[in-house]
Amino acid sequence: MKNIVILISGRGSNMQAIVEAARAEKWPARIAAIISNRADAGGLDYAAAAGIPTAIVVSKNYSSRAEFDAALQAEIDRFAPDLVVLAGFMRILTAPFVDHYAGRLMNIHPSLLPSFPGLATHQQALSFGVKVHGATVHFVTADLDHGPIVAQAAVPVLPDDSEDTLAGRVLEQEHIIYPRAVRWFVEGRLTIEDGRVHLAADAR
Ligand code: NHR
Ligand code: GAR
Repeated sequence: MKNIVILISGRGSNMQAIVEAARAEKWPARIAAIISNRADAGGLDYAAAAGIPTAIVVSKNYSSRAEFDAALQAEIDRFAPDLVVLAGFMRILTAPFVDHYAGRLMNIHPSLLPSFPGLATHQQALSFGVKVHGATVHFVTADLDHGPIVAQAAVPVLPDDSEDTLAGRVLEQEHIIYPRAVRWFVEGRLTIEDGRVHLAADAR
């Protein structure tokens, strides 16, 4: 059994997609905890109702990123994670934190990286006029949104799109690729070499 800890800041729909896939597909994994940096994250209610332990480490109560990250790391490590999953987690993490979880920290970013790192990705896509947009699952490194890429999904950008319609189309794909990528990790099929991710063939 692999232990997975999921970090959220808000709604938690990607967290929910992973929890549901783990249960429906009977992964050899346990969602050990859902941890939020905000007390009002909607996803905490879902987690509690699903019987998953929750914890809150309120980022705004810490005076530095280093202190917050140390507190967050201590809380995460209580659950002995094999994998830590960022799912709509909105705080940039310091290098010591990222290094502690090297090779076992994943994120989903709502753009086709390396395009549009950072925030407001759908707005950036619309203002650049790109015709294809999407989402990227990647291992997290200290270099924001630049870690080794595990999976991507593309969607069309349509002439009448607003940020909301585009975000919704991307989110639908996120809910497909993120559980799949986490499953690959649980199955032990992912290796990183020269900054690139290799997916081993399905053993079955
Ligand atoms: N940390 C590191 N070191 N590397 C990455 O690749 C990270 C990371 C932390 C979070 C998710 C990321 C995304 O997918 C992520 C990847 C937050 C911000 C941000 O600017 C940027 C990227 C991501 C998450 N956060 C502001 C900050 O000052 C706060 C914004 C807010 O609270 O709304 O931390 O996009
Ligand atoms: C998702 O679209 C995710 O890719 C994005 O926020 C949304 C969270 O939704 N993440 C980031 O922008 C990270 N900076 P969710 O809480 O419903 O999963």
